[in-house]
Amino acid sequence: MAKKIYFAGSIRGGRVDADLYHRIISYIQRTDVVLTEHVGKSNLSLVEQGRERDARIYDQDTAWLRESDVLIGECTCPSLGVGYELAYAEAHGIPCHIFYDKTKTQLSAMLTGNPYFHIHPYECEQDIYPVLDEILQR
Ligand code: 6K6
Repeated sequence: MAKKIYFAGSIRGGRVDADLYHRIISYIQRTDVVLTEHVGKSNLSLVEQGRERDARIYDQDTAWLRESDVLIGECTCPSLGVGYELAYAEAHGIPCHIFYDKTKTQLSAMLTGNPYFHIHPYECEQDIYPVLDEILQR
């Protein structure tokens, strides 16, 4: 049965890796459902549109988190929102897999130091996909 995947990636934290998010999401979608496809869209509006709109985003995203089977985060570009989502997923017992390019960044010790998280440092994008296959049990 197709898994429901919560893909987490930086939005207001910076969109430098948006194309990479898009490719990872497309790869997951070959067999599984990505609840957060918008994270990989290139034409996202980053402009704050008030707390009411943000409250709707928060409500929708936390509902998707609760119903997801797995969280997959790409954390090379630091993001407060992704950090929050990881802690929220941990609190709800959702398995979390964190990818980051170790040639570009060091992950926060609050993630690498927490044995709950499955951490996957990589050196090039092609290293990501076999690990995704294992996570998705293909
Ligand atoms: C509309 C269309 C696409 O995006 C929007 C508006 N913004 C957001 N919509 C949905 N989820 C969001 C939005 N902004 C942040 N998030 C969630 O937080 C995503 O699930 C990301 O994984 C994470 C990014 O956090 P920041 O702090 O980098 O914005």
